[in-house]
Amino acid sequence: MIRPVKRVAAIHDLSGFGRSSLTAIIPILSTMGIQVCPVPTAILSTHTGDFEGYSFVDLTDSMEAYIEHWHKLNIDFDCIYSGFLGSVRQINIVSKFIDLFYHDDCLVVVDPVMADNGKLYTTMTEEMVENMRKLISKANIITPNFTEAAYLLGEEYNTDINEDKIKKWMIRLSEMGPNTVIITSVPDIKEDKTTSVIAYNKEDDVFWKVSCKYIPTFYPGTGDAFTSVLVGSLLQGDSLPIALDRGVQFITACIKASYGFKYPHREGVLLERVLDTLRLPMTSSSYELL
Ligand code: PXL
Repeated sequence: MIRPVKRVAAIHDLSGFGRSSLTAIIPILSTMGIQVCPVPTAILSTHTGDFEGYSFVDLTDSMEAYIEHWHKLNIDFDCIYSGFLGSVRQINIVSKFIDLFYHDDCLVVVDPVMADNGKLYTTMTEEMVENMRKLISKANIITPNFTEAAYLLGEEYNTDINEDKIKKWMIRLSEMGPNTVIITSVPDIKEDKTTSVIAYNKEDDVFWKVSCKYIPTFYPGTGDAFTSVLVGSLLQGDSLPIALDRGVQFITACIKASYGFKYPHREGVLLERVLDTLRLPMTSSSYELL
């Protein structure tokens, strides 16, 4: 049966305040006409970036029965998309989920959410990084930010980077399993005050780059929003460079919609003001071959 709407299993936490993980992923993919089936990994009162004293309910114990029910129902997915995970056991459950539900037309996207700006998130451990390295071997696409790429490779975080070095990193990451490696928030590689998203497709041996002017600001949750637009765009049938471009354009629009207000960054970007743009056709693009 051809489904009228594509379906994604989204394995992420639900953080009630701060527009990250499921509270960003569900509205973005729904706006793009994709059905989101969440597998909640944990419930937090807020995300862990720049909030203290948040409540955290780990849902690991309920995940296996939840997944088993879906398996019995024979639900199949066009995409499995995982993000923030709360423990080593959870990483292993996601790995099992992929084994159970994978089929030839299923896109497996692992966003190895672990760190940013050179630092691991407070709930992450070295053992989880080690297990994340195993999980990415099962993905078709991974979307680490620059810090996470360094952690996955066991490299030092250093923003002094050049084209040759980032290309070598991407090839090494693809050798760990995924066919497509996308690194976000890559610092300036040409001294032109840009920040870039760079992608490497192993099968075609091609690098793509989408740059945007560096905006000196940081909002949590933009990684989740970027990967969600990328997933939605690929499921709509776009090419990889167009999907990258749409992701970057959306995040840029979100940041611009938020930056002009005196708005606490930890509350995330003003998604609600920009969501509608996801329904518009692409009228310009700026991707390039690297
Ligand atoms: O946006 C990534 C993310 C997801 N989930 C939780 C987080 C973060 C980043 O801080 O804390 C709980």
